[in-house]
Amino acid sequence: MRIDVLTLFPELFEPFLRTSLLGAAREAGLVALEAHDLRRWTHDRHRSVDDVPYGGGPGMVMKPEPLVEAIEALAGAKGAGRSARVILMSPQGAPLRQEGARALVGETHLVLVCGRYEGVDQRAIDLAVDLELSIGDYVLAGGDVPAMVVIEAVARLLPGVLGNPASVETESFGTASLEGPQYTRPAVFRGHEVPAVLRSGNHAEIARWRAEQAMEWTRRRRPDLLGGRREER
Ligand code: J9Q
Repeated sequence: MRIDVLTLFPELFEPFLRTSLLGAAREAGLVALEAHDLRRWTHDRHRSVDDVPYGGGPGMVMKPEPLVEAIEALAGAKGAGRSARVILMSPQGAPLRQEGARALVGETHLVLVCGRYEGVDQRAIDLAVDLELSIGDYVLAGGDVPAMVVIEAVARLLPGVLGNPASVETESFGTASLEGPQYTRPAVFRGHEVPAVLRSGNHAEIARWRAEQAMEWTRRRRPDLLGGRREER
């Protein structure tokens, strides 16, 4: 799989793409990841990527020309022949969920577009973007951190990226429920003991206890995952 990122801050991605899981996946040749500076596709002296909004109002809007040129250079023109999926990170996008990450891992080429400012000229979206994704309902300065979230969620599902395939989706949300509490040594820490059942060696009992804890934590903390509504915060 190849993932290209289009951003005003490629330097933000460099340590992220070099470190840990993603660094190893790249070195193993399991994924090609590259961040591209959107200003490379500007033509004016000031390398402008934004302009004032038509109709007035606060903030700036991303100009269509550099954006569409850059996307076409990385992905080709939108339409029948294009095999890349072009994804704009946007608060207006569809919420990213585990099933969405699972769908994306079936693609061969993703281009992740990171907007900044108040938004992106709608014509650029219509002409060059396939899909808009949001990572949640909060205000951010731009789509860079959301793009990193998508990269991590997708890349760890690629065959061979995780050492231990059993953990790929036994983690929370692989099963649409949260995991319960986890413990490691020491058995007693500042007077607090690890639950005896986990030290009992009875694997059937341990599995039953964990399933019970997972259900109870999900019910209390995220009833929405069980089809109910989120508890008041
Ligand atoms: C680009 N807030 O927020 C949540 N998911 C994506 C975003 C976002 C934002 C601002 C700009 C993306």
